[in-house]
Amino acid sequence: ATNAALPDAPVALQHWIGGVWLDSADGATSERRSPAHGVAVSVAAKGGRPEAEAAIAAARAAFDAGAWSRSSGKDRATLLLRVADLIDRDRAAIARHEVLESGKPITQAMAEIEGAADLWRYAAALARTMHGDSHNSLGPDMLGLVLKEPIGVVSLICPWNFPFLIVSQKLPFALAAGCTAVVKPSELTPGTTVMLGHLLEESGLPAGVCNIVLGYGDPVGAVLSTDPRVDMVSFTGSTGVGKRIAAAASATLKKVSLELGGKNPQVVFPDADLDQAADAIAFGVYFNAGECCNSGSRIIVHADVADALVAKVAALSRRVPFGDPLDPRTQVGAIISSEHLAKIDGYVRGAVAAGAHVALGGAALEVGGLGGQFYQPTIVTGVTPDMAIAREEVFGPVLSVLTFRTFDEAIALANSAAYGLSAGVWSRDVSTCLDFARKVQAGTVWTNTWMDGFAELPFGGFKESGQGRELGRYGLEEFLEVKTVQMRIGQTRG
Ligand code: TXE
Repeated sequence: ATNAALPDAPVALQHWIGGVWLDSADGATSERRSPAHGVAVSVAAKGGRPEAEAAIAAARAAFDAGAWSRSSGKDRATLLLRVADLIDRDRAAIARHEVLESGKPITQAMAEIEGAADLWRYAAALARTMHGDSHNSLGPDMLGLVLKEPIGVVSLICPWNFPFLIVSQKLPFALAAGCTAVVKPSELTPGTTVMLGHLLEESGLPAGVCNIVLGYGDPVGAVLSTDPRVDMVSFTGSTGVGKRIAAAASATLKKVSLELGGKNPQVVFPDADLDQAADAIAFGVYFNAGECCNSGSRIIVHADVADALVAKVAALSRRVPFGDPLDPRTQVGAIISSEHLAKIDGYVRGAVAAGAHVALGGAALEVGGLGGQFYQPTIVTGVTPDMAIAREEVFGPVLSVLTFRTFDEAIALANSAAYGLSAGVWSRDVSTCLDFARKVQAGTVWTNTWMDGFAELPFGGFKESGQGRELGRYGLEEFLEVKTVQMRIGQTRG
């Protein structure tokens, strides 16, 4: 029945450069089909070097002109709040398009858009409270000022898994700081970022302060990471591309902020509330079909309770409603692309070949003639640390289960991945939780909870999960330069 809600024709998407909506100079476009329904939902201008360079030039000119970069925090906050209200106004349409391009369930898309609006409001608050320091104990005739200034032109390169949320973890913070920006959404999910551009235009943001270039990592992302007029690159995506961006940006020593992958352990001690843990584990691995850097995909459970926990998670997994993401009952939608589906399945096949056991799911799925690609909620038991499924990011609805006997063994297993984004601990003993939180290598440690996020709390990774932080005050600081002003005072009075 929900298929009736599919669009008759794909929506046309353009670049936004210097306040003007444009096709590519060579007329190139790329089509996006709904991963759940197979129908064309958008046809986006496909940018190249000329569009990327024009957008950078516009951002540079806008920054140097100062209408935004030297405006008051009050004025910037007023505009950011207006954008938040416009997002609220259009949230149903934005969420719907997010579903059509990404395949995620409509209720999760709505929550994503509402969460994003909250980030614009939080960034508005930061714009009015940002300040530096003063030092007046340096000696009788010395005064020191530490000023915070916007870093300049920033490139914001975004992925496809939470298109509207992730651009909102970067752009409002950059704008609050007084930066100007060039945004590149993923080639798979450009639509809602373009919708955001229209809202920014409606809000009265001066031309060139935010620019949007549509296209692929090569060439658009590469130009955004190398052009000398860019001062900073903020990227969310795969660790492999993150390393390439950091290398490309090093020629001009741009600041680089990276939110990369994860292989996040959830460690369950024998005294944990197993029902609560099972509930959070099922949510943590199937949310967004597992296409989530915070996916809690690696369960490390005490051997004494492993069977009981897996039975509870399997019971919940069998009941997870998956299918048409436009159906409000659906909780697991489609996989972003057929290539990605093959990659997910390859991890499961590889684990089985290496001796693991599929306790549930483990195959692609046809959903009621929808014509899209889906993967069953899957539990793989008997996983050992050397298997690829235990070390690499699967980015699908696939749970790996490992077991431990001692606390030290649990920590060693948790820390054995090259990643260090987030980790979870389940225990009724607060000292076990705190001991774990202090010893685990992860940017976020959830204790007896999983995946809740707050605008106030910084988010980012240890090790190969990235560098820098988003959200919280740290999310603003990323986009600020520090200037020290030393003044000799009083000597002109003679
Ligand atoms: O990401 P890419 P992909 C992980 C996840 C997934 C894997 C591959 O494991 O399976 O990455 O996904 C742009 N210079 N995550 O291939 O390629 C690209 O156009 C500059 C984790 O889709 O990293 C897009 O805008 N930019 C993750 C963005 O980078 C380049 C979210 C991300 O694409 C570029 C998504 C280049 N050379 C995937 N090449 C998370 N941290 O949540 C590509 N891009």
